[in-house]
Amino acid sequence: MAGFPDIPQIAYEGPQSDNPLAFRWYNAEEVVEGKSMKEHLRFTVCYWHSFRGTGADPFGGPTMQRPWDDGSESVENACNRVPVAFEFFEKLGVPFYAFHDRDVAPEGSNLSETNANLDKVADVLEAEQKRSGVKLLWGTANMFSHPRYMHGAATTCNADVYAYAAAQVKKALEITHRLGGENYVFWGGREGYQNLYNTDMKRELDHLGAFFHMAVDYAKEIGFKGQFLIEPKPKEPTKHQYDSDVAACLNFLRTYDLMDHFKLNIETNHATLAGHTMMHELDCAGMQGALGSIDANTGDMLLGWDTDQFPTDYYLTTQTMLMLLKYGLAPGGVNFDAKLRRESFEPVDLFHAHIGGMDAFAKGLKIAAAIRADRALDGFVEKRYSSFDSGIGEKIEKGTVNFKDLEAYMLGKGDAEPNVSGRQEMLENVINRYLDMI
Ligand code: XUL
Ligand code: CO
Repeated sequence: MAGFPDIPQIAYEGPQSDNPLAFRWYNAEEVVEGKSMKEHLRFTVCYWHSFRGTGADPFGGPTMQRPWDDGSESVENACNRVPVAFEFFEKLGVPFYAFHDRDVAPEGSNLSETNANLDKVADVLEAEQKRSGVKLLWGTANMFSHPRYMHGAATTCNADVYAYAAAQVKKALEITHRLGGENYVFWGGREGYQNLYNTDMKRELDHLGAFFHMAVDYAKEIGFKGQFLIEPKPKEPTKHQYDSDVAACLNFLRTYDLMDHFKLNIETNHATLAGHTMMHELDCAGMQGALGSIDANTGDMLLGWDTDQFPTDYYLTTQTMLMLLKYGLAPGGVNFDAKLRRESFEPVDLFHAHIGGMDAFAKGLKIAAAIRADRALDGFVEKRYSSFDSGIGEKIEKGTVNFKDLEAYMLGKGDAEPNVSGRQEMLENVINRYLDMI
């Protein structure tokens, strides 16, 4: 069954277009900083929100109309859904998709039946990938929905559940490898705690470290060369998630000697929930060589939970692209881990949402590239720190002075004078000028 019979291939029509089913900014082959937009942005549709999202929220049931889906948890329904998803990816012109094992194939009555279900759907995914050329950015395992994971997966208090989780990741890695996945993601799911009265945090973290080492070892064994990624998130579903933000993740990776094997998949609204900007999280990871990929969405400043909305804010996409151009993105991508509002229940809304997100990122890319071409921020930042380029500053950076030398220097000088204004307001105006220009 065709999923979107009335919807044409989405084309680039330019900023003046008023066609809601056309791109105004995303022009796949347009070259920016020596690379096409398609190569820079590596847009990815996520299977879970777009093809399994029902519109249910904590206050009400499903709303989405999906005529191709019979609503059952059968393998047949799962297989029928795949060509519709690929029709969507192709009409939108995205090069990648991403999935959790349980989004694409239903859980069976035991582990072997569950694995067999996944194999069957993977056959269809593989055939559709070959036919369409759409590739898998990353795979992951859903270790949070099933009741067995109530206490967590790799941080559970139940050793059998830990073993089940290991078996599930083993299988998800095999499927990701088989489908040519370029990355493999771990989002913590229920890896965290609700209450420290019942929790041995050290023991749980040791178990999590060991789990990741087993994943790395198994990837080597089967020849999976994709990048491992951890996705930070501070809360939801647990009160404290162990992978709470970039800094916590990197500290964990260093503690357990995993830095060589992992980078981070950074999600916008997770950054917000952690009390950071996306730009902060990207810079933090990028400066430590750990920026792997992004989950692009946004939250709602008036709601304190993970609303996973599509990104349309040019300031956000400009800031994000400034960081992605600075540090690079491949083998990651811009994955729309975002869902339609439950009131946007028609299939065509999937197009409106993704077109808006892709356009916002394409425009952000162009603005960021223009800012970089003029060194409008870099030039200022360099000057701001120029007292470290020579004299005492240079000696500090070279490590050739100690506390006594610095005291002697300052005793000679008497005091430190202000040297440069921060010019925050001027720089905010500069950003607005580039937004006006593009
Ligand atoms: C949850 C979330 C996940 C991960 C993959 O907030 O972002 O969908 O991206 O498990
Ligand atoms: Co995510």
